[in-house]
Amino acid sequence: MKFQTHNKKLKDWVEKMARLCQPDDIVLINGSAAQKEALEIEAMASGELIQLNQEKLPGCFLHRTAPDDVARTEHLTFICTKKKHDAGPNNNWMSPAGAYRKAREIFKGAMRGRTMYIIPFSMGPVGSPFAKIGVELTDSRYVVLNMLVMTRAGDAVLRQLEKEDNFTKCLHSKAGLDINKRLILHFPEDNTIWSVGSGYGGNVLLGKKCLSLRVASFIARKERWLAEHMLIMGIEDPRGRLNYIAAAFPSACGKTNLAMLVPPEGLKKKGYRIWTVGDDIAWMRVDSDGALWAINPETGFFGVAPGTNSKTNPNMVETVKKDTIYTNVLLKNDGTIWWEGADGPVPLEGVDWQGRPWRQGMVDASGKPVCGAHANSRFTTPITNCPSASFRLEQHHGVPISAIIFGGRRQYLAPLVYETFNWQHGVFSGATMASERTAAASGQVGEVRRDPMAMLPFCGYNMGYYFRHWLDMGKRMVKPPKIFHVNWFRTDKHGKFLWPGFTENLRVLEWILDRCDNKVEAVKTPIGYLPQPKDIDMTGLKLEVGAMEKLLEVHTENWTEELKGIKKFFQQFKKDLPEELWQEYYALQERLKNT
Ligand code: GTP
Ligand code: SPV
Ligand code: MN
Repeated sequence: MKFQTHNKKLKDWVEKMARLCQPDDIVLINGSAAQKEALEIEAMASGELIQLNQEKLPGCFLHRTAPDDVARTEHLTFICTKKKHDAGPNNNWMSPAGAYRKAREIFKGAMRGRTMYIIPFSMGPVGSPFAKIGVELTDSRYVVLNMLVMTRAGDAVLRQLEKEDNFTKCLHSKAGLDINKRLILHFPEDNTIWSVGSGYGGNVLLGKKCLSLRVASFIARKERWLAEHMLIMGIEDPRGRLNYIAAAFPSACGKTNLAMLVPPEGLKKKGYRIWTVGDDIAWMRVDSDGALWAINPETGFFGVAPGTNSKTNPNMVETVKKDTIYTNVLLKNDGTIWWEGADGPVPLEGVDWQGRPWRQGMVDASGKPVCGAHANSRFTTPITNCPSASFRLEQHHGVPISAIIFGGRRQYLAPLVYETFNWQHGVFSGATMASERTAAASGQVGEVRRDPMAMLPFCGYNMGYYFRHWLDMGKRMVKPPKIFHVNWFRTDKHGKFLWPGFTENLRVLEWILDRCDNKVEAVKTPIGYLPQPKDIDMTGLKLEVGAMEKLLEVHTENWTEELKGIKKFFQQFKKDLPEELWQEYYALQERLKNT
């Protein structure tokens, strides 16, 4: 096919990349239902997709990745700025020239025998002041079909591109799916992303982490807005008042679950309603009213499957019943799917995520249970399927944010919730976030690592500058959102979660919103304001005796110990770490001494 566009920059770039990758054919993705269906049929023929039971799961498919290609590979992910310093100590760095050279060798002829798809996509409603356009070239039908769920893709975007010239150039090839020839490269100064050798979501759906966080965070600093790894949700109280919050938790730490929670039985106030705006990414700007407004640039969820069931996340269970692409889950004999922690009984047998026969209770050579689904197996599903989807998804100005919440998995340290003293202290609490590692990226699960604002793997530039940018943003707002910190993952001495989490988290959000409205007193501690136990509505929920007290404890010794880790982390940024954060550090140290 000849590719037609009046945008010369686009045309020249596509031709150049095609000369490099040498596809047999080039196909433009127009966003039509007919084209999507044709691609699904081809993907089934090629083995990229397995059609699931269409009576029980209409429009649903299963995909399996290579066994060594199941999560983001952070050690193969690079920020390629001219100066190494601009990538900062938080990123892997390669020089742009070196990175292009290295990747070009892998891309050379990589699409031979394949079709190159051109996907014009918009992050954010087409034409909105928030929106950014990208064009992804890929040789993977799986990528095309996922991008059609996750982004606004097709003709409308191409038409927009006739009006504006600027777009992120995204090149992806599966090449040989060889982990030794895998590179995820970002060239923020060229507005370019090159990804090769992978077929896993976060590495290849280039509109997601690569554009909407790494490249967008770089652009956002210049244009004075924020690109964040945050969910956005609306909480409508029983009197009909609707407040929006944005929350940053590291990968696989509960954003998706919180974003669509169903209010628990028994709260004193009945009739809360949750409106899901987004589950992973928030783009936020100061609008003309001096408040912070946010959009979710995506149109779908790429969510963690294991643990999703009608108790933990009933809205998601409803969402993934149709039009969903499942990746690396167990295939049952009836053509439906299953994962560890799904509804219903554990199946007797099936085909595991690697395509091998699987039986209930199976163990490996060392006696460890063999999982049917991979721990980072996921589903790709449209946000409009979600029963709690916000009615404001298409609004060009997004939603106003009342509170920002940071959180992570901390077994011992952080209490259930605390409020920071002010914006600067809030930025400190975000900058010093830490969490135990999960399966969302390759590495040692359970190890504690610092993950500021849940952006460690996603900030496309030096995090020292990033903290400065956050501090500056606060000064530009008339009434900045209050900043809170939560931890759903504190455990007792037997390792059992003290807090039931999920639906019950609304009880904590209630306190947060009451604090925003100045409706409730709090206890001042060295780390921030904590709730009095009586101020968290516990009607209808019984915790073990003393559990709430344990959840709200602030251990001076543990926090003093924590300061050491924070200091080490901060020191890496040398002169780039804003002085204000050292001030917060010493102020916290003083407060801890004086208790
Ligand atoms: P990414 O998509 O990787 O960015 O993850 P996420 O932050 O959206 O995490 P998600 O909501 O998918 O949750 C990940 C895991 O945390 C799942 O296994 C959940 O069951 C578990 N989880 C979520 N919320 C809670 C909670 O409140 N308490 C506990 N104990 N576990 C939770
Ligand atoms: C995450 O790891 O934070 C995800 C999944 O949301 S991925 O798209 O793979 O990054
Ligand atoms: Mn994420």
